[in-house]
Amino acid sequence: MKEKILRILREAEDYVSGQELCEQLGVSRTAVWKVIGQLKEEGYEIEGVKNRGYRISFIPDIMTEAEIGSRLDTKVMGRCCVCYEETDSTNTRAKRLADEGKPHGTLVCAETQTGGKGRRGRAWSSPPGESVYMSLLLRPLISPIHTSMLTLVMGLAAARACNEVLERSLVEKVPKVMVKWPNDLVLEGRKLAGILTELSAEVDYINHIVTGIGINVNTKAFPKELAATANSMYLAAGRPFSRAELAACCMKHFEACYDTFLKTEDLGALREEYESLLVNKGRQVQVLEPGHTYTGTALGIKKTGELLVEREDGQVTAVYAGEVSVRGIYGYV
Ligand code: BT5
Repeated sequence: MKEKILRILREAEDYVSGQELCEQLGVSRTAVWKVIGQLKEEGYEIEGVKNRGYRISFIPDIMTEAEIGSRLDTKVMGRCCVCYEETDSTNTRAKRLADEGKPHGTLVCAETQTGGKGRRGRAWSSPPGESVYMSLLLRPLISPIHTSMLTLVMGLAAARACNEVLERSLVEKVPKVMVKWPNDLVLEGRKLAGILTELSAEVDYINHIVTGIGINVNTKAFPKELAATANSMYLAAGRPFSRAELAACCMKHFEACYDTFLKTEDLGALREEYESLLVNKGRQVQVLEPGHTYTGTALGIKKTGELLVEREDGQVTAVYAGEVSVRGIYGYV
């Protein structure tokens, strides 16, 4: 009910009478009044005026089930949502929740992570209250070998969402958010987001997949070791953004991209858009495979998700999106 009240008040242009809220929600006035009280405690400013009703005048930037839920317009993705003030890693949490039986599409968010993870044991900087740290639990009936494509599906969906939110803000001169194969989003040549997809499977059967993303939203300053390579939406646009709005927008685009992916279990129908946002396309890249490094020009992706790299001798290699990193010859991009 909380999320419904939030949605009604946020979308209303004027005061909404208590009577109207009761009728729309089918609950008593006392019940509405109680929820309004809870919302105020969470930091919302809601004016209550006799004979006119309620009007919301301030929405705090918080990642709660109600705030995210009030902005969701999906059928499945994020419909079950679990939010934590603090957790070790939303990916680890999502895996635990999977074992407890949480459904396909469950979204797990946190205000901060004490053990945010990147790939291969690397850490993800996750200070409280400024960014999005979220993981999506999926239980797809696809072959385990197709899992790594979901990182690219999430990358495309999140890039769409960041660009939509940036465009909506009407800030001029912010360049587009791009994807850096296989698991980064890039803004102004620096890392805006990272994706970590983890699989629990038998040889031919997926128990579940968790795809987690960290997006730097309202970060004003990064730790010294990241300052040169990381970026945030705030630093690029000079204004803060609602993290819940961005998370809900990611869910909308993920649901659409995921449905498209499932039809063929490949990226055939998403490839063109993915390549239009691919920051490495046409550039010299260095492919860092465990124990082996080479350079070439990134041409695009295969519909099965591999990056096509043309080596200096003209030979084209399909790089599998497993444990590989790709860098520009002269730096991160
Ligand atoms: C990634 O790994 O980029 C995947 C990051 C996934 C994080 C999300 S947050 C929600 C969910 N829960 C988790 O525990 N994880 C996921 P990788 O490609 O290995 O990049 C890691 C590297 O990025 C680090 O070694 C740093 O150099 C850099 N880095 C760390 N934190 C960063 C940040 N906030 N912004 C930009 N770069 C960062």
